[in-house]
Amino acid sequence: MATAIITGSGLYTPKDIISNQALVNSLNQFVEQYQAKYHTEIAAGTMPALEPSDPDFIEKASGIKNRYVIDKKGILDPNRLCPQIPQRSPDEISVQAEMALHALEPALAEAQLKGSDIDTVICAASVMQRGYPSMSVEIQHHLGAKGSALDLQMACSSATFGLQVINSLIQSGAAKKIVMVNPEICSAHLDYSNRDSHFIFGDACTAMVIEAHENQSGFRILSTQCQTQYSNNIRNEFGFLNRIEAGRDPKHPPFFTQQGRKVFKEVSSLAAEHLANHCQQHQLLPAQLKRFWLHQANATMNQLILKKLLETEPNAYQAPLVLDNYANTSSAGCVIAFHTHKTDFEAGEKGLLCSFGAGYSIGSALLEKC
Ligand code: CO8
Repeated sequence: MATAIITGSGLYTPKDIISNQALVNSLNQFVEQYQAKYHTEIAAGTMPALEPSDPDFIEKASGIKNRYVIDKKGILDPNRLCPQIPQRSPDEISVQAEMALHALEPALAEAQLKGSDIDTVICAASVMQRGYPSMSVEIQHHLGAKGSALDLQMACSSATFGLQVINSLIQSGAAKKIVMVNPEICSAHLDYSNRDSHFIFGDACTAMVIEAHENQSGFRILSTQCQTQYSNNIRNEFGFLNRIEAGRDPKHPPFFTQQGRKVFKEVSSLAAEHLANHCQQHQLLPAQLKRFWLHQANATMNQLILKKLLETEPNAYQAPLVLDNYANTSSAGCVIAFHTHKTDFEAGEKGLLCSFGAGYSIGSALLEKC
């Protein structure tokens, strides 16, 4: 049976960055204008009152300080509170495919491969830009890759669930050189007038090259584990049926919503249990692993999960945080942590890549440096 080895990784970071303070300034300005305009309706209870946000709350509650986005100007404009991108014609490359190609460049360079060497392209992300043609097929085309392509969606766990598919494709001999990309444009689905969620997400794209090759250096995938458990606590109603749903205002597309407290509590326990089981499957103690590249949603959540697992306070070396700068980039988060914290591994050292989020979905991949 062939072994899957991650031989390259890459990251594309949009150039626009927004600090908590800048984000809060624009929301608070919007709230002030809104309260002044609708004070009669708010007093009569026919329109909701909006609350101002606070940069100290954001950092304390989540650990987030900044986020990268595809368009800062639109988000920070209090009269818009939404990113804006120019419309592109079908002859131009789409935004998600463009992000993917940027992220693939360093990943392919590290693997010392060209696009034409690739036989399978997987685009794994929370949301795809359109129904069809599939994003992965467009990326395959621009890459000059052969074989086939596949889109895969499992919210925050799209990358780890993607790795499980890739591991099986390589082990079965169905593919030999695969690329996976995770172009996440989370800012498009956020209600920037809602203080409960306006700070949570950022945009980024990650990429990985995975090869069937015994003697290649990189990170060997020892095993993958995925689990799902239905929950409405993280939800996004956006979809192709919106325009035909009676009572839905087409001018107001649905946004991301969540019961943050419930998610925190329920997912922390599920993720700790999942990671413990994955270690146990290999007769490994969690402390024997060099690193946990965890999903990047909440700093305290990650600390809690690892404290349960390691039975001691984890340090930044064991579980690196990237959410302070990137915020939650959905499926790209744990791959950013991996990409930016992998060079100090010696042959034989092991680490666990793990995501957890909407679905609920939890996925992990046990990796060994080779
Ligand atoms: N400023 C000031 N006060 C605030 C703010 C703010 N911005 N926001 C909330 N408050 C207030 C609340 O109103 C509340 O006030 P009160 O006590 O008077 O009711 C108080 O602060 C406490 O609010 P919360 O209970 O909501 O605060 P928490 O301590 O729970 O922190 C978090 C909120 C940070 C959201 C936290 O609950 C959290 O991180 N939970 C985990 C969330 C998580 O992991 N979610 C994963 C979702 S992502 C995912 O699965 C991918 C989906 C795909 C994404 C696609 C693109 C969108």
